Amino acid sequence: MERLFKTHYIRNQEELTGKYWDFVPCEGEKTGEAQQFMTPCCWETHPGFENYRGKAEFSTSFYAKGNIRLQFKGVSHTATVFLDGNEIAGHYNAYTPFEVCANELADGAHSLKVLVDNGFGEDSALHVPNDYQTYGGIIRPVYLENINSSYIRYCHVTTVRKGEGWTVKLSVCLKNVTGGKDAFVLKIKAAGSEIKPVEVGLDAFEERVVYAETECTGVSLWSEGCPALYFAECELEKNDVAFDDLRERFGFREVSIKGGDILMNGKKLFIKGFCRHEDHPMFGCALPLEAMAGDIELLKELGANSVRTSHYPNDERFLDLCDERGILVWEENHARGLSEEQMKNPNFELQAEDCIREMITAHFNHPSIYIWGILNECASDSEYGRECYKKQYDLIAELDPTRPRSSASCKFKTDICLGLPEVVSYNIYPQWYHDTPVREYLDDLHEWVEKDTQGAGKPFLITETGAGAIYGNRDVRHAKWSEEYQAEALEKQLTAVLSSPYCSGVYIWQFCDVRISDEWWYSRPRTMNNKGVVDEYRRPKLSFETVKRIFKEYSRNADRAENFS
Ligand code: ADA
Repeated sequence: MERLFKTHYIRNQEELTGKYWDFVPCEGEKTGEAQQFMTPCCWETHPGFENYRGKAEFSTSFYAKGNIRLQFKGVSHTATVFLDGNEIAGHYNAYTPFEVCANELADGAHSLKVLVDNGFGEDSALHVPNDYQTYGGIIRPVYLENINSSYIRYCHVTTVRKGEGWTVKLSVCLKNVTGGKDAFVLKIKAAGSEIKPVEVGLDAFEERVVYAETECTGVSLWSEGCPALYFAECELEKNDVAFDDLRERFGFREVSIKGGDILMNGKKLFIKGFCRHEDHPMFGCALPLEAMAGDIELLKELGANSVRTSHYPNDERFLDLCDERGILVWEENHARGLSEEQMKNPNFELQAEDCIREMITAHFNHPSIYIWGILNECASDSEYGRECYKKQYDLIAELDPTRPRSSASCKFKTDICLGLPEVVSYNIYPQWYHDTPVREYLDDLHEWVEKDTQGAGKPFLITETGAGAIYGNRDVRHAKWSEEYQAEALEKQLTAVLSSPYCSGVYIWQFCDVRISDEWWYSRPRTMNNKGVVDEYRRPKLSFETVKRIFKEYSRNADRAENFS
């Protein structure tokens, strides 16, 4: 299923998923037994493979001729790609896309095989047994594209306010896939305004970014309530004939920090959000568009204005939905709760950096993304950890200086990284993991940040708070794990955070119950993380109405919040 808008009118693009592929497990009792799996999919949703961990092959065939580009939007978690029997690409990390080009294919049928591995071990520094499931499979769409000698890899759009109007800055990445020189004209149009065509010459296999800009006036802004969207269109031409194109969607908006506030187009943001895992019992992490849209409707119904893509980059179609429905997104790289030792895995640095690079390259234009997050609850209390945080923050600043950065910390009064990002964020669980009154705990933490850390004076966000409840477990004692207890804990947590004068908002942990790694069974009934306000089938718990009421109450407060310009 495609993006929510057309990305090409000239380049021929065909989805290779959305149909049955051959699936052959490489391990265990069923080794070598071929099956047919509808793709995209997680193999755990197929009878007999509920707990399968290891390697398996997915294969299909397609017709093509000449130069092609294959785009994999997500393979969980390691992919080795073979075209007509030859290995052509390898990729690690389930949640970021990768691409590979192949040249001069003979006219006819070609075979595509992807060896997929979701095993744990030293080769995998980010996917480790964790409080969510690492599924196996081709979890997001695969596309085949016919390309010419050169093609447009990406086009990044930045909007900068200039007086009454805007400057639109574009970075267009072009790539020559052939062994000879190539020359053509690049034509760009942004929000209807045409930019003077640029003559480009590329050496053999050269990749180059071309910069351009234009001025726009009279445009509508992208905002939470009113998400206006525009297009940037790029075309490559030779002798007045267009041979490649790329269409991207963007919004006019600027994110900035003023003192302790995060602003969008000068208006203070007040976050009422949810952390959300991509997870569903019927689909694993390979949710179809309709299920994603269903989640968005529930979030809207709850009165939420933001989603945190905990703990990895999300499917671009989910981000498209957020762009269209005006939902603010905290998008983060892939990492959850890695200890210093885990961060010392020799693969950690490169895998985490690749993830950041691929996330920002692919998702740069989504106006809904207002902040980049890194390293949820990792070793931000150690010197070694700090070096890793610093490198990752520096990389983000290099790739995208337009958005603030942050990290969800659990290092209560011991975090030494708060001076690095623009926004200070904490995950707190008073009334769940301990019984401290929420406001007392929060004030104490915030006072420490202000008095003893370089995070002083920065916006302060609560990136997680919540409590567990098993769906249907009603209890006169209101004991932990009952729906009553969860509703009451959330009432206390949300009220304390949203009424505090210094918090920029809150993300509830979490939207829906999710499957976790079997290794985590001892701390989680049902081997699920049960802190959703809806269960895994999206059935509302008692807390649903509580959250809805409180979010509504605090919308009124936000409307009264001061506006800056
Ligand atoms: C952490 C973590 C989440 C989840 C949560 C919980 O703060 O970031 O992934 O594990 O706690 O349920 O305890």
